Amino acid sequence: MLINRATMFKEAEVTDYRLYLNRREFILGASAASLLPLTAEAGAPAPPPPGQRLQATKNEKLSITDKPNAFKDVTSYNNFYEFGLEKSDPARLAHMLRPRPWTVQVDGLVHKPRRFDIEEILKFPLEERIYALRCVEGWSMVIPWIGFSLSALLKQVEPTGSAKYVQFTTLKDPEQFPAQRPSIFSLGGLDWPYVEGLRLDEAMHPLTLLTVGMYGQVLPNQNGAPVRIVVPWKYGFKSAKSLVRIQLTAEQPQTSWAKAAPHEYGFYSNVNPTVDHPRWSQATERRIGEFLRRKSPMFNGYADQVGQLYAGMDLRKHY
Ligand SMILES: Nc1nc2c(c(=O)[nH]1)N[C@H]1C(S)=C(S)[C@@H](COP(=O)(O)O)O[C@H]1N2
Ligand SMILES: [Mo]
Repeated sequence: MLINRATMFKEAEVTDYRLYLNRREFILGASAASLLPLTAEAGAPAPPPPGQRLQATKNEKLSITDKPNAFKDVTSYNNFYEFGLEKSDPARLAHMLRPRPWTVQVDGLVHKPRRFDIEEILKFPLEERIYALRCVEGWSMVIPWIGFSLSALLKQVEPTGSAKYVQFTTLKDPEQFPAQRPSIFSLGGLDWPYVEGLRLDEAMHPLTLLTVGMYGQVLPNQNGAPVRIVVPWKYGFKSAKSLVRIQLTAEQPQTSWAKAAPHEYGFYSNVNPTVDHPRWSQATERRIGEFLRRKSPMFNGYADQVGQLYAGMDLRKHY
């Protein structure tokens, strides 16, 4: 992912940022460090505490049968640019995010706008669904998510006839997300908050999962606690984390990556092995934990379920 690094930032800025984080972590971590078990390696992040368990009914019909990745892989190899650029930054800094208390504002072109407390969201009937997350960078992971179809939440606010799109907004708070600090504002070319969007029919599709957990427990912070979206037939960056707002709109909303690099990332971003990213092929992917690359299936394997949504559209143009 990411914009061509060399053009986006000078090395000095990156170094400053690393120093800043290290300093900050040193200060924040100093008291906790003395409590670490003696077996913990110096500098290695402590394993995350076991999260609150969630009851969920397995949805076999909407699950793939691939073997899930190890919890450790899914929680230590993340893209979450609010914490930094490296795959290890989210796990290292995730403790800075406070997922409680939390509310999600659902508004825009709806008859009954309202703010949902996270505890209310957790009361929807929860399902476990195994989906593969396919990152646009060319890797994938299989994750047993917990959540429910976003459509169930959207129905409660009653979208008006003029609602055509849904915009998702991630929390903006530089206190909790260190890479949102103004001094490194242009980090990776993204500006904050992270925004994503779907067409309303995509958002209402049963596969689109409002996600509150994984592996039988609440979402770890680095995976987008306390609530995120997961859109399994699209590249991973559409699946915005740590949502604070879901807004129904008439116009196609802005999305962070399309804003930062419009020639590389489009609004639709459906997994499509026949349309390459301008800087690399999308024909294959590496399943994390495997050695050989696999062929990437159209729509990440969901062509039968979602192909109709794009009937008649040129997906080369609407990438
Ligand atoms: N707010 C926010 N959401 C985000 C991202 C991000 O940087 N910020 N990264 C995206 C990308 S590129 C991917 S591949 C997935 C990774 O999800 P995971 O860490 O749970 O595997 O989150 C997506 N959601
Ligand atoms: Mo990604």
